Amino acid sequence: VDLPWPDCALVIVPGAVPRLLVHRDLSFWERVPEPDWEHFGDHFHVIELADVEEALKREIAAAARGRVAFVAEDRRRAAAWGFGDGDVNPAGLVGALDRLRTLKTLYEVACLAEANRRAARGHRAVAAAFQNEEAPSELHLHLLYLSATLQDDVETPYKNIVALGGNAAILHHVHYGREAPRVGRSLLLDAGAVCRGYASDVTRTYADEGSPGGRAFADLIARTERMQQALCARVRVGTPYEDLHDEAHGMVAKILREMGISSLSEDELVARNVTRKFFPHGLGHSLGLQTHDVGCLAKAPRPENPWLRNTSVIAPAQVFTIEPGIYFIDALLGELGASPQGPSIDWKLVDALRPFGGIRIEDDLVVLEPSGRGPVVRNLTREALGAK
Ligand SMILES: [Mn+2]
Repeated sequence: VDLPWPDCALVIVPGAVPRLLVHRDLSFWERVPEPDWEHFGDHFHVIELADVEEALKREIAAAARGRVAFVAEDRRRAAAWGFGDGDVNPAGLVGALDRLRTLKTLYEVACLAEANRRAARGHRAVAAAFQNEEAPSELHLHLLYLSATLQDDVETPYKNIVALGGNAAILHHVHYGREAPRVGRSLLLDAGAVCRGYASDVTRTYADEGSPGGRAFADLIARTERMQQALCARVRVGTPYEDLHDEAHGMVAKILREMGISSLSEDELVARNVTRKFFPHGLGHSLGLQTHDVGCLAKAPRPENPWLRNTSVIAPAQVFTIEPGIYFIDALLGELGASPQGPSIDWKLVDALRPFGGIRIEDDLVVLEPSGRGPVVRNLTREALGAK
């Protein structure tokens, strides 16, 4: 339900049509947007109330003889309504709801596909501006993205990451520069859109090949792009997602070696944690009503993968991102330089690439029912944005 009103309640009793208690805010200071009742109203018994609080008290009193669970963020109010601590967000129920949310219905997939089409308009507009305009600033590209996707800043599923040059090494760069950087003609754009509450999460990286150091960085982008596509093709029902994350480190090692960034073997690059200095974040996460959706992190990742947000076993109807990256992050390169692996690094090459910041390529995938033949995943991002 895409219902942007505060203080509403959904009352679910087994065997009955769910009742949606809503309160229309009559403040003269602001007006909340009217929900799309036509879209979901048929599925609920919608009851408009002047005082949801009083209605809830009656509901709770009526239900008090049975088993009751209260699912919400505000524990203080739950206590005020007489819920015991054990009735508020019970782990068994919330866990089951979270698990349900990892598997998307056809309706949800349609929303996620539309969210990708909306994001694609912004990505195309920003890519064209980066290629054709004279030194566009991050702020300019951010505003262009909002305009092209018809989204206000607060409506995007997450704050756009618009990073030129060295700023692409800041994984969540959201303080947009007003001027273009003088060196490092690269752009990392991580930006999505929303359709009926469902988010897309898309990242692309571009470079000006003609700029100093640009050719090597463009080569690195092309290799990261191929790695990302290879990882998408490795998705299999029944495979733990963390295995894909581990494979990504093997692929990063191959790139570091082939580019001549390190002279160590691929196995050493992974075993001695060199790849983790260049690819410090997780390979991806579940996607849905939340950009980092719930339910796919039921168990903790292994200690060497602290930022991985998906440790589920891949299953049909899951929707998740595949977003490998390679970055030149000063703090992590400093650690690498001080480590026994430091002398294996071609620092001249690293310093030439550093002004470009880093690379991330991110698509949103739906896992399909295995058929023995045909594709295993549907790539919502590539459908919308094109192959490259
Ligand atoms: Mn993401």
